[in-house]
Amino acid sequence: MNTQPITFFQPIQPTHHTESLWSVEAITALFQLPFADLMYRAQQVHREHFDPNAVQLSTLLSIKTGGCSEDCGYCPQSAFHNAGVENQKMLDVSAVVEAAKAAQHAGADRFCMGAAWREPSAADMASVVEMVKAVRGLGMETCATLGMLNDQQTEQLRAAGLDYYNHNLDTSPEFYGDIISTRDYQDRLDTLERVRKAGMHVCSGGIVGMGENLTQRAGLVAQLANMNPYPESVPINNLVKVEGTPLAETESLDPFDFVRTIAVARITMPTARVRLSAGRQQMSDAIQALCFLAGANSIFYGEQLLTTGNPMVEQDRALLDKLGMYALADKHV
Ligand code: SAM
Ligand code: DTB
Ligand code: SF4
Repeated sequence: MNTQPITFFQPIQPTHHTESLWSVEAITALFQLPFADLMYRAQQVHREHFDPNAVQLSTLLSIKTGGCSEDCGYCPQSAFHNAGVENQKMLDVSAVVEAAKAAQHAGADRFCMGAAWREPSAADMASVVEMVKAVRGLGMETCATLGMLNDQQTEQLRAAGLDYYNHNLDTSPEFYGDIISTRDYQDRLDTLERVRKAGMHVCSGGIVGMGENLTQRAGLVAQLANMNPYPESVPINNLVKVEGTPLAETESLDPFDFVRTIAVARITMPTARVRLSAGRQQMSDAIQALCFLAGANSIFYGEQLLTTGNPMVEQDRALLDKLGMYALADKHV
């Protein structure tokens, strides 16, 4: 079968750095710009590389839920926390294909399969490979997020035709140890390197609103932007505070600081698709619109993220209509 990434929506080439790297200080200075100046810069960069009215829609499906052996402080699926998530073994390939068809019918162009694993086993990989082939056979872009991978596993996924692998750095190296103790930052970087080496597109971003300070928020963006090439897809999640997780009582981030994070990601990673990710259900339409103005050009689409809620499809369609925006897939039907 053809294992080239599906590129009929928008060709994506990894962007290698030609200029000097971003320092944490320079990124902090971007965050500190007057809001209007930051937004203006972000819009200039955005319009140089993208149609500002187009948005890419990814639909998520949790293919294996809960009981994860990692202790990520934000995550309702960790076996270390009691967030009331019902553990579910891996879904059948047929159930995944049905969900992908429904997502495609609703207008999504990418289907992202997520699993609550530290890393997949050989048996897990055999099923995931079948899922990737089947979803790709529908003509959708495929994405998976399965935890850490070794070289053989990245090759298997690439051979199955996986277009994107999502693996988030989540926060800065300095703050990481406050959030997760069961793996370290270098483990994440190593998996991303393997994904890149195998020839798949890299999807990597993080979570803000976990109690990090401005320097640490800038530190996350610096890590992402200084990858050479930087990720083609950058999800920016606003912490979804789930009762039973250690971060449930964290003070909320000021919404304008969330918008600023999107703008800074746009400026430092001009050709990346910056995804306005978890936390949208808790956001007003006005803040979401500011995120689009700041350079976000992708969202998770569908009523469910992995275990938590996301805006209804009709609500998202109404918002895009109101803003005169369109879904990438709609342009190609
Ligand atoms: N287990 C794999 C891993 O951690 O790489 C894949 C699934 S994991 C749930 C995918 C990502 O979801 C995490 O890296 C994190 O960025 C995001 N995430 C999990 N819980 C979240 C929450 N409560 N709020 C925002 N983002 C969250
Ligand atoms: C990403 O950066 N965010 C998505 C996706 N990649 C896998 C996951 C968000 C999860 C939010 C909490 C939940 O629904 O369990
Ligand atoms: Fe497991 Fe991923 Fe949740 Fe961490 S974020 S506990 S690795 S499912």
